[in-house]
Amino acid sequence: MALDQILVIITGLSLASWVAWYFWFSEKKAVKIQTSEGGIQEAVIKVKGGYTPDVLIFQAGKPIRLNFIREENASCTEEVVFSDLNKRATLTPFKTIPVELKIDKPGEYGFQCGMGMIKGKLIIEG
Ligand SMILES: [Cu+2]
Repeated sequence: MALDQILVIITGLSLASWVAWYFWFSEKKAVKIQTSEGGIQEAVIKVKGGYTPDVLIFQAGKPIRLNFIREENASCTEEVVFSDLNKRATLTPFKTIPVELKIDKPGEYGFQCGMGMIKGKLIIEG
């Protein structure tokens, strides 16, 4: 095998492991939401070209309030859709739009913009 072929393979492998590391690492950014004294699990999600945070961890069976604050006018993020939960909301720009949920079944529930271009995820722990 020629040296340049070996170099190509090494470059490819390190690129692949960087991509794997990147996705593994970004998955670690899940935010665990604490329950307030009133028994509600409340989180603020900033909407600007994406959801921040985009992975949130809650406990099953307790009320959840997601306060979406859409800091842009781009029509992409105008709607947020929870397809697994049959719920959607229109996000008025620069206003806090609460979305109330209660999920009894542990699992992962995705949410996304109306066109499905940007996504987030709720992880419900039992
Ligand atoms: Cu969109």
